[in-house]
Amino acid sequence: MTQHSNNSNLSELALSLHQAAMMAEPINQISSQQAISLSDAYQIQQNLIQHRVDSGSTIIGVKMGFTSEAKMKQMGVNDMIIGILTQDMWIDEGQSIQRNQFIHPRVEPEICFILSKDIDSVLSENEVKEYVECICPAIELIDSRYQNFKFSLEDVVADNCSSAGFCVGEKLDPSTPLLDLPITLKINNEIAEQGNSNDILDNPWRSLAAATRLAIQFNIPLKKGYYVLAGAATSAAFIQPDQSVTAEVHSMPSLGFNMI
Ligand code: OOG
Ligand code: MG
Repeated sequence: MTQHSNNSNLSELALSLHQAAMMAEPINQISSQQAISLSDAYQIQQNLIQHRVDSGSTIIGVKMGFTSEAKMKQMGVNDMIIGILTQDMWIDEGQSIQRNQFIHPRVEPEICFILSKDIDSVLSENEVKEYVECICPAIELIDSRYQNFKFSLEDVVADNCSSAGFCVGEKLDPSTPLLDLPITLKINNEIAEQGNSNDILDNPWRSLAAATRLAIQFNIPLKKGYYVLAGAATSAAFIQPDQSVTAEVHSMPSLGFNMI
């Protein structure tokens, strides 16, 4: 019998995803057991984040997902998504992080915007430039809480878009050009993935504009000081203990961290 979603069911799903993340134990995809709508999925995401906030963390940004062909193809989905970044996901540059906190971690190179003002309306790719304090190269660490890193669009939204960690490099002027920048992800100093900033919706600023649209649609605040990850330009690469990851976004200073 198909189970239908109601509020208590959505809270249970959020709790099991939260526990999966905290214990680094994968769970079955929600979609293998019941159909949930996209708005249910964002409701689960909100409940999930509330668990992190209740445990003392704070919201420090958002991340866009599936803004590049490479990512959509790799994961078999075809729509943009938005997730929430909390303080406990922060990774310092050069930090060594423990593999056993994660299920099947992957890393991907990103571009990050830091907001200079709150945003509470849908903005165009030109308008949004007035709301950015700086631009930084970044690396996202994603870790699906589902078995085999497999999910539907609703599953991955409910799982806060696989958000697990992020590392932000040097803060650069918001006028830093963002078009046509070669992007490389290295594992142990060897090239793992290569892409171009134009792979992010043809122009990474479009991702920030899309973030304003999704944030309004799903009731996600965008506040001054928030980090906004624009989405990976390349596929994500698995990272194992004793490996280092480095991202190079053209002439921006490179950044990286280690897995132990
Ligand atoms: C979902 C997260 C997608 C991106 O940059 O496109 C994402 C996943 O791939 O597990 O972070
Ligand atoms: Mg990402």
